[in-house]
Amino acid sequence: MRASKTLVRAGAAALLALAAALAGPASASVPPPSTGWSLTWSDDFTGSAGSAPSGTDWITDTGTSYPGGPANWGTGEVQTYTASSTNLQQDGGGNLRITPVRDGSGRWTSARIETRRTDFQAAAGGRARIEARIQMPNLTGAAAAGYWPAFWTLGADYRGNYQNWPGIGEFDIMENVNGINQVWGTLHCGGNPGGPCNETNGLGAVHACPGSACQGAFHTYTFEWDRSVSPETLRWYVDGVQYHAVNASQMDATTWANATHHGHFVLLNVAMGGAFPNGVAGSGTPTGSTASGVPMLVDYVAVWNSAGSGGGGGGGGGGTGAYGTIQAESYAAQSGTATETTTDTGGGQDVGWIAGGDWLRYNAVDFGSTAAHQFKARVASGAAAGVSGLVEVRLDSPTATPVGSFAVGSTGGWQNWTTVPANTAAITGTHDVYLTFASGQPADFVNLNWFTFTG
Ligand SMILES: [Ca+2]
Repeated sequence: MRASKTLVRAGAAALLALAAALAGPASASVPPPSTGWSLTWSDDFTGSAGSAPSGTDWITDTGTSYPGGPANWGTGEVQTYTASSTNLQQDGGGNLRITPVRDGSGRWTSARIETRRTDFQAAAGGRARIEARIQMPNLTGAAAAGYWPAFWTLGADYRGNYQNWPGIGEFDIMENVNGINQVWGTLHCGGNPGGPCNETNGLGAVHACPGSACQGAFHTYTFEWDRSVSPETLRWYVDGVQYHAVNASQMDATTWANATHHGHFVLLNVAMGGAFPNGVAGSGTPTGSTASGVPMLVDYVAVWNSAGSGGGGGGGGGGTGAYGTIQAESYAAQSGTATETTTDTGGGQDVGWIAGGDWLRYNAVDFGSTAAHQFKARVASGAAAGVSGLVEVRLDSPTATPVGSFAVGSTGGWQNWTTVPANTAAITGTHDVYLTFASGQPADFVNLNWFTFTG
């Protein structure tokens, strides 16, 4: 029987509406934390159309390698990463777009960004969840050959070293090649080649996207890092469906700890060509049939933590002693700053990107009954000549009168550390300590590694 054109159209419209309902909205907000969880960091990509992602949150990688790192980003991928809005921009509708483009000479450009923060982690006994809502480049078949979108993490120590992969750990939360309707989730660890993670393959699994193809709709890709169970376990989900897990009993304790017992940073990119798409295709990619200019859309990226501080929220437990070393990055709350790996004695993290108006809060710092009269802070500054500011200590409110402060300008570099003392009013008892920052110029003027109080 022959259906009328009208009925066919009505049926198609209903199917499209159903597909849209299954795919969900084109842009969603970061979901609220589950019970017992709190948001550690997120980016909803709500910037104006054509704008770059936030430079406070993200580093934009450019070129074909890290400085001194392996060529072609270590994977054989062929594109050059740029910071151009052609390759990297927010769309004004709540999404980030990463778009590979081929020029008239056949050369590919694309984009890759990574979080400045390198401290996303599950604390001992705690859990972390790293999630993004993504629509993969909407291509299949020959037109998709060589497309390699990815949402993933690397261990903090990779940044600045670039030779210690895969021992520092890599969590591939979403990878896809050649427009196939599958998500790949993988742990990389240990030595290369071989080792407990069977490098260079890693310990991975694949799963088709539920309901609609990975390329045709947004899906939620979630990695759960669980140190509250024994053995500690990593889990991978698409749209809430778990499809992969790796646990600590699958390898020796040292390899596991080296890959998972520290902070990671998050990356988003679309590569073109390289070992993974070539291996799946069984031949070189991209090809002359590959389509140019089809973006990966990222609606949001979020990191949550549960039970155990993790992330940058480490100071929240209370009972911090005023006379011990208080790590700057252990703040319970902050405004305007970001953490980074420090090369100061002792390593770890510092808090940077501090400008006037920014602040850090440390909950329930215990000064005891004998008064503190001095404050010492470990600071570094690569500020330009003429740029300086004040590091101030306030108690229990970011707008209380400062109980002490000191001025700081350039120390000769953002990792050129010096310890600066300042007198304070007599402080006893337990207080939420705020470090507040003031400056006559808008530029960042100081990095902070740690601080302490003395009598
Ligand atoms: Ca968004």
